[in-house]
Amino acid sequence: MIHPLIEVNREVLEALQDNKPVVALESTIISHGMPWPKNAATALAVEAMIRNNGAIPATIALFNGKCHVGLTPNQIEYFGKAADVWKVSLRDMPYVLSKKLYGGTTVAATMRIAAMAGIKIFATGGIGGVHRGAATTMDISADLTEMGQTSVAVISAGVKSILDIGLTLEYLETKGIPVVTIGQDEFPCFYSAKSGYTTPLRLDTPAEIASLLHAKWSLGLEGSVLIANPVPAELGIGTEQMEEHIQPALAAAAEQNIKGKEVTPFLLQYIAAHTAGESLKTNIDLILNNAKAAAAIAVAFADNHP
Ligand code: PSU
Ligand code: MN
Repeated sequence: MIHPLIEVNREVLEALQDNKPVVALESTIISHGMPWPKNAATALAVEAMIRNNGAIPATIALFNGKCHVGLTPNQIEYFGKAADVWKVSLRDMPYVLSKKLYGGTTVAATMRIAAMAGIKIFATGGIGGVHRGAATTMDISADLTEMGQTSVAVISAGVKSILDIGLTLEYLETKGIPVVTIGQDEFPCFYSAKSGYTTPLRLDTPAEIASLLHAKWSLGLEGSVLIANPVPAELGIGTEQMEEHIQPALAAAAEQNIKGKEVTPFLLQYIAAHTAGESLKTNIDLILNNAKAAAAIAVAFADNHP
């Protein structure tokens, strides 16, 4: 019995009932992660990529007082275009639901809703993490605490270097979250397949990843697995080149006294605006790449159910 505040569309519900592969998708990436109209076009292309690779997409968002699992193309467009969409992490969910507002869900909120609907695999671009300077700001994304307790695997392109990657990896270890990189020994940092950090774990195939997920959850080890999918080398942007944009972005955020939930969208928008089309193109390509990997993992996960 799914919670009455969760509305799962028919296609996703039928897929879940038949134990078919389903991939959850977030909506903050649409409302606050990329500019219109590429945000909506990307969200629709991501859904198509998941279908073409044998799974059913379930984009998650809040409206009309419900958590919706599975959106129509028109609804996805609304989240891309409208200015009145909230960025909803866990702490914002009760307010946005009870006020019947529009909410784009972050990784944390999407994971929780996916888990309540029975979805185990979730694809995104990059997760939130421990921000640079967190020792004094205490800015640690609720994505990480949620990953510590909710059993949904997250496929991302690693962790964006706007964050402190080393501290984020430490925090993931503290929370007991396996961090697996697909096909290489180095942990990727979103725009680049290289970060300078060795990945805690490496697996090369969807079947191996599915097997790790079954092993973890069948033991009762609740919580996420972070599956880092490196951006293909020909699409990546070098870490030094990105750092040249991250430094002024961080300085502008400090100058304008940007705090709390505004920090991540501010940095993402600043960097997108100052790298012209290049970072946005890479961003879109790597999300599609993650959607493809997530579909393959969802297929393997449904296939090898012990
Ligand atoms: N990182 C990205 N792109 C994004 C986000 C993070 O590279 O779109 C979004 C995701 O929705 C993530 C959220 O869950 O930002 C994290 O926000 P915060 O740092 O405020 O927890
Ligand atoms: Mn934060």
